[in-house]
Amino acid sequence: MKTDSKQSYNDRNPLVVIASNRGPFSFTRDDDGEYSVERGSGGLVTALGALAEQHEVVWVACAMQPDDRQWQADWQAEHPDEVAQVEGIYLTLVTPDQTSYDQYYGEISNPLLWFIQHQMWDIPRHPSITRETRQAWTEGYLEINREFAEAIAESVKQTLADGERPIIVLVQDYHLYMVPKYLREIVGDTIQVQHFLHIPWPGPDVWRILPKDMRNALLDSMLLADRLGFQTKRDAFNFVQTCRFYLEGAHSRGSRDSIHYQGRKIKAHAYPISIDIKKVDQLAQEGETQLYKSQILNIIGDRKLILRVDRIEPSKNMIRGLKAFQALLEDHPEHVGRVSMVALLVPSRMEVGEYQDYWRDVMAEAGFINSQFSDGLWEPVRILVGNNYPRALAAMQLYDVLLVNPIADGMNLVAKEGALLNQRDGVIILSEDAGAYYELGEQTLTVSPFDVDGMAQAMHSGLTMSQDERHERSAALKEIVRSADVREWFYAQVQDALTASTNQDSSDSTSETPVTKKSASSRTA
Ligand code: GDG
Repeated sequence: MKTDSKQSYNDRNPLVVIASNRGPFSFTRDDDGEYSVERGSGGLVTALGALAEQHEVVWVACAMQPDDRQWQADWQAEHPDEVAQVEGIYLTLVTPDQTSYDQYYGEISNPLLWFIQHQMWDIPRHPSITRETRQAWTEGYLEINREFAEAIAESVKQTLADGERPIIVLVQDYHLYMVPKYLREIVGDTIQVQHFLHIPWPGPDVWRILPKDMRNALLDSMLLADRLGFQTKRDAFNFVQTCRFYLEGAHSRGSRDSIHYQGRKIKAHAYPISIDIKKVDQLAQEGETQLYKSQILNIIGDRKLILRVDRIEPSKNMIRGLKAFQALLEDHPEHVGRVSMVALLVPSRMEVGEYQDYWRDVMAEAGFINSQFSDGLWEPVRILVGNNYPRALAAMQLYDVLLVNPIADGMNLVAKEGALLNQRDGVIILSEDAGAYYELGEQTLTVSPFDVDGMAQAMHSGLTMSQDERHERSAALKEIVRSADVREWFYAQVQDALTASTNQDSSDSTSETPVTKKSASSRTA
């Protein structure tokens, strides 16, 4: 694998910096000290690939495993003043010590912030903010966010040929709330900072769980960005309300999507994320995917298929989904033996106690339904566990009903992939608490994630809907998804930042001057 040093720079504008916990590449070192690189497959990585064709891109991420750390150390030892270039992208890995990383990731980001933002607490018992939590906050979360800011500033310095180009820093997600603050301390107002939240932003009430000092630190830092990006308008509105509620001196002046604070106006904008249409289409056609299609057809035979595809994650609401399926079979015996529920589940965070408990309960519920209804030939629920994206894409082509019922979800890309790929005019049952609801909701059967009975009824409606209606809905969903590729999501953000950086008096400007120009992004949720 070749990693190039800084090459001749041209005057392509702007310099775009992505900062995210997980990076686009992972490294493996062989016995001779040579590195091979593997590119991640997520939408963000793909979208970035497209972005990198047009702009110079620097990606700053955390080293995830020892070989990543070693790669960064080796590079730095040989090229102390240069940023490595991997497959056309400048890459810097932050290499915190393991204890800090565990505190930042395993004590603050995931158990605390993720749980708050997905409202997953069993409130009488959890969470408890302890001495250890505060220690993890200071020594882990703040520390690593500071390291990120330093790495961003350093990478920009090393990558930038001159000081004339706009610099846009796109900070990703809840791991990095404190980056805007630390970055401003180093570079001041010379760069555009946008922070995008992939996960939901709940209303003010939920944030009372976080102690005031932590809460205000997060909000203060986020408001040092020039713009906050959310999946939906609802998240943006909730953010504005949260700032108004908790921060002295924060006002919305009647706006639902901007906040005035300490002499600046900060925009909270919806940039609904999407999928890489071309790539998903292409993967769905590949031989491996077609083989899995046959495998799934073997499982379901001539029965109808209710499908779900999720990480094993309590916020995805699998247990209520199973209970709804059970209610369907009890209330509508005509479906017994004629429909199978297949759940494709990807292991995730299985080292966390709550996730293990949840998983045990999912399996128990599925076992109970199978023992109640199985007739020896037909097993009502099939749970297939594993990291197998081609199999997921195969199954999405075959569902009659796709169940997407999260308790809370920033967007939910399965709903979009399913809509794109399905070949049976399948119906999507969609939670009103998934971000995707704001784009797809009119053509799906909408449910409350708590309403087991409602979900059972929606399953029945989906299974018995007329062919015409199924076709109409399915065609409309395909069109909605096809109209917005993930590249546009990135471009809209870069465009808005560029507009703001070149028009200091634009609507997105951080100054308090009157609004004279309109934001460049066209799509909202
Ligand atoms: C965050 C937010 C937001 C399915 N099986 C496998 C597999 N998949 C794919 C799906 C889909 C993706 O993984 C999961 O999509 P999510 O939307 O749930 O995304 P997350 O990364 O979990 O989460 C979420 C998203 O960010 C984007 O902003 O939509 O709300 O929580 O594409 O088809 N992928 C792999 N193996 C599988 O077996 N690798």
